[in-house]
Amino acid sequence: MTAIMSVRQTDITVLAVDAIVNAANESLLGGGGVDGAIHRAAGPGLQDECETLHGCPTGSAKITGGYALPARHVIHAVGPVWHGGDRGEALALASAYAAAIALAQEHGCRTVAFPCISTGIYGYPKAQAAEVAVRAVGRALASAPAVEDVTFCVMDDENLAIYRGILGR
Ligand code: AR6
Repeated sequence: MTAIMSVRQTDITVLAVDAIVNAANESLLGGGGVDGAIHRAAGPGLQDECETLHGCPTGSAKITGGYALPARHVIHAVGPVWHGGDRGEALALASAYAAAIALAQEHGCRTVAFPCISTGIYGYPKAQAAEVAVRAVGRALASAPAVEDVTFCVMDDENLAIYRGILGR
């Protein structure tokens, strides 16, 4: 079966999917942006579980429960900080998306929603990040038959237009 990839403009914390992905940092101990929003909506149990994980290197991901969120799991993926593009940023970003899909597969997640990892505080140019995201997820889905539906969750109009352009929907 071919998984569906689509874009939605909404706050990711309201999505009742099997897993939402967090744009985390290597400490996994919380932060601003979507990370802060997810921790606020999930409640303190999420922070407690994150403290047991001992961080996560850039380009990888770890999974926790969703606590007070409507989502069953949170997959904490760590994207790269943008340094101009010649420090392996694209590979690291692709790897973070692929690692998140692999975890979703391992945990039987049928529906997964991603934020635009690295494009906020970490400064990755939005259009380039979206190209990497869609390509990496598309590839990773080939080895993730459990994952049927991937939502790219955007907050801003610019990302909405970019993803609509790439996905054609
Ligand atoms: N729902 C969906 N998307 C959101 C939400 C939300 N509630 N809030 C923000 N975004 P950012 P990064 C979008 O900065 O660049 C944290 O401190 C936002 O518009 O959250 O990967 C971490 O702990 C942007 O498009 O993540 C790290 O230290 C996208 O989410 C660092 O920031 C990502 O922006 C990670 O930076």
